[in-house]
Amino acid sequence: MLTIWGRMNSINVQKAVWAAEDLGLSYTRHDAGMAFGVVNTPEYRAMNPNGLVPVIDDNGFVLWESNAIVRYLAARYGAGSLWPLDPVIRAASDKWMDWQTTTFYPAYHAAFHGLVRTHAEKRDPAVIEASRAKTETLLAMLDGHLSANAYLGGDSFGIGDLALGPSMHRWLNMPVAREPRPHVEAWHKRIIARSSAACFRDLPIT
Ligand SMILES: N[C@@H](CCC(=O)N[C@@H](CS)C(=O)NCC(=O)O)C(=O)O
Repeated sequence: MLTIWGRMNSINVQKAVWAAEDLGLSYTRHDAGMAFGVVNTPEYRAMNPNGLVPVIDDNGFVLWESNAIVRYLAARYGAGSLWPLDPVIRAASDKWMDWQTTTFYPAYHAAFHGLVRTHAEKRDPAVIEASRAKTETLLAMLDGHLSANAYLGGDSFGIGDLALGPSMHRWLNMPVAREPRPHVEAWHKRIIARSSAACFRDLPIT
């Protein structure tokens, strides 16, 4: 039995839930984090001492860190498909997971936080603009990559798409000035059309 803790407006929770959906797993999800609380209870801290979402419990195996969760679920339940057995094919997609966490998220987060989670009178336009401009630089590079690849890792949907997809869905649906990125937009449409993406694609960006 797979249990997932985390609120669905978190991109990191969306990764874990999307992975479970894409793999066809049955699972139970409990809201946790921000307004839902839960993350400061002793029971939750025993599972994740960081007090962050998501966390999973898969038949007694407790795991935190969204990318580790996606890798674990893919390796355990998607060997040969979502988890390609060829290390080269797998790494081609896997590297985008780290890029999402270490590069893309730090770039766009201030714009998201300022424009979506901060009252207008408290926003810092300079911080938002710096974040927007940095994100556009990254998107130009990504657009080039996707001009020659249907998916991040090449020809097939993979763990990289699963990890970056929720962030890109957020970016493309939040109220920010965006430059046209035809290949990124086509890729986003492609991945969001998967039936498994129904778990987050129509949720408000909050
Ligand atoms: N590196 C961690 C980051 C986890 C994280 O920062 N989660 C945020 C939501 S995206 C969180 O728990 N925020 C506090 C809260 O929701 O109460 C991961 O990828 O799982």
